[in-house]
Amino acid sequence: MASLSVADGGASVPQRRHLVTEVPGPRSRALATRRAAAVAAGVAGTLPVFVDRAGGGILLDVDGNAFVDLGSGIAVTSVGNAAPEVVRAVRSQAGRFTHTCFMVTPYEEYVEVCEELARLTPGGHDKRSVLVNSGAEAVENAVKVARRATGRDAVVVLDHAYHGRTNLTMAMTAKAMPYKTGFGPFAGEVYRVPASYPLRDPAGLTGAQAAARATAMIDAQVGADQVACVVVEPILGEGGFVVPAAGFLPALATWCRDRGVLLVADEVQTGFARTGDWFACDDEGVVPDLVATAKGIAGGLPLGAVTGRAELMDAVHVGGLGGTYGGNPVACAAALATLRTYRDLDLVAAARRIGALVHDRLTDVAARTPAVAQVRGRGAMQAVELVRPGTLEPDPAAARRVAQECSRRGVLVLTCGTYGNVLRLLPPLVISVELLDDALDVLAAALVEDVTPG
Ligand code: PLZ
Repeated sequence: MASLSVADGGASVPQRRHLVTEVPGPRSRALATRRAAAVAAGVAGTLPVFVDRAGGGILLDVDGNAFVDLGSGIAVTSVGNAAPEVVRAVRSQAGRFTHTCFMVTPYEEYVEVCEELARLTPGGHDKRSVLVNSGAEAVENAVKVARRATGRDAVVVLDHAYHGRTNLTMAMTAKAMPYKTGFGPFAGEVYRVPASYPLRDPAGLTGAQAAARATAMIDAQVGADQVACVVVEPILGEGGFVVPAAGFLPALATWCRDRGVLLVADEVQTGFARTGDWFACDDEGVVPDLVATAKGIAGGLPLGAVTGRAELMDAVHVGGLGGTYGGNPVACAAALATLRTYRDLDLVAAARRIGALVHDRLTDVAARTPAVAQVRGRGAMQAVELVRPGTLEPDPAAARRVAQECSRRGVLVLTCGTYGNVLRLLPPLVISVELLDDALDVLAAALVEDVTPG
């Protein structure tokens, strides 16, 4: 089987879409009944099949249905689900020790992950890292460091941003429903400015102009000298896979540097080969002061990090950063194996090949589908935004229907966007060409059948 990468991560699970029951099947439906009686209703679900096994680009459910996974657990299992190296490392580490608390008695794996982060994140400067358990926790800690290092309070975020579900990161997240509604009051000193959203910005607005629009608002409404940091997703993730116009991030970075404002890149979703670079900031050579990471760092084990300029990170007093589980040894072992896998299989190159293939296929479908307003993304982070044909009016119902039809045919596709009208593809980077092609056939058919008039 031809593969986009050197080898398939989860070769033990047959890499083939195959449905044996209706979706969801009887076993999943029985589990859904138990779920409803035990799990809080506030926890959402995309595809109501319960997973039994997963490998490479396939999710096998408890009824024996095999789905092509175009979500990677929301950009987490980029090295494939149950990637062999990761499984080996987790088994071996769990057999040695599962936890000590790094703040109590340290271990080498934590240090080695921080050494790797210093090498891999943008910029050749001296760096330090702290390890945490999630993306939200990474963003929170980046803000703590930025405030302590600058002595300033204000945090600037972008429209359409997603940064997490904790109190501070809810304040930083743009979308009210479902993330914020009813959960206030939110943390103070968080200010929102316009992002660069080429599809919805005035035609011809350049990246530099979009940055000037944002920074003029900061100057007028916050005051640059009050701002500790500007936090940006280099490509907006949950907000709709919005790629800013070229020049937006570099202009923002320059504005920050000239005013002693720290630039924090939230690379939680874009990081670790996903966009066809190690980090999305690399595309335009932007070097943030602090980088928040999680998701793709550890092949599915919970781990996050803040990596930044040594003098900023070390501005925090001893004991000011930490947590019981941050940098858990099993998660660190998984991260080291995951990072080895990115290198061994050259998954940065794989992400570029996947991106080209997906973009071509979606562009071809878009030409026949007036409801597709735009195909966009970078590397293996691609999306289509759906609207009512001939307008820019978002069509979230169409996105939901297409995603549902794909699930019914054995392909897991996620939606996103402030308006819920974006279908996003985040395939594992080890997916084979055949499997990806097959899944794109299903998606193309669902799109054309659903949203093409007549
Ligand atoms: N920053 C850019 O994408 C997580 C959220 C899913 P955690 N995105 C998926 C959901 O509905 O909860 C994310 C992100 C960016 C931060 C986060 C938060 O990461 O690991 O979910 O806390």
